[in-house]
Amino acid sequence: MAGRAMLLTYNFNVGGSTSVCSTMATGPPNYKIILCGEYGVGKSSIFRRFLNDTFTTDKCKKSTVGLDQHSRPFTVGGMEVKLTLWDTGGMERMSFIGSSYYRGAQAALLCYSIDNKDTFTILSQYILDIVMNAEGAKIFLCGNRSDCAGDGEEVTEADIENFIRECGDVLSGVYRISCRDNSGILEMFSDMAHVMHKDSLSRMTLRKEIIRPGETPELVHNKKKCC
Ligand SMILES: Nc1nc2c(ncn2[C@@H]2O[C@H](COP(=O)(O)OP(=O)(O)O)[C@@H](O)[C@H]2O)c(=O)[nH]1
Ligand SMILES: [Mg+2]
Repeated sequence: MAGRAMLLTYNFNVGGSTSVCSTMATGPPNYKIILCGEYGVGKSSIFRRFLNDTFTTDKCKKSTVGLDQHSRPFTVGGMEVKLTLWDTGGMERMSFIGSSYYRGAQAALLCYSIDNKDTFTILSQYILDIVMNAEGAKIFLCGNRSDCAGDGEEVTEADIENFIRECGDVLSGVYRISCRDNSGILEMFSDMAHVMHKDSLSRMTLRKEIIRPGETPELVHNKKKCC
């Protein structure tokens, strides 16, 4: 199992959220992803892989700006989109993550450490925070440190399946990665980009169907009322 890149396949709810991607008038769609989870699970390591494909064992490496964010282009079905990843900058350690962290997020990457069950069992609390503060954000589950599987109290496949069942339709993807081995990370972000972009396109299609050319949202609203 160690070092194996793995994209777990379950049936996920791809629709149902209410967020809309932030699209600059001239640029590609930009999807904000926030990293969530306990201190030490590897969020900053995921961020560093995303930022410049590096890995460090230095746990004390601090953020310089409190909040870190970085954007990278991804190609989805021949179209360029941008993913902007936000790291907490260690603020979860002081139990303080401001609302600006959550605001406008299209996705939350819920991280736990595969070899530490406590970091997994606490995730429902994080889901509540996400649902309360980042309305409509898609939630993805990410087990990090797959290279350590077997070293400690491991989160099992059965645990994950139970969690998915308990979460109902809340999860949009489940991944298993290793920042140290750099396994599964690019595949994870690429899959997230697909899910978010598909959701954004279906939302745009829906808007076109509801608001036809020449109609204003008010007219549509009135029309709905009288029918
Ligand atoms: N073996 C192993 N160690 C990791 C992995 N990812 C992160 N770490 C280590 O776990 C510690 C905490 O990681 P960090 O990214 O700071 O976690 P954060 O507090 O969630 O941001 C650091 O010492 C990392 O080097 C991994 O995939 N495998
Ligand atoms: Mg960190």
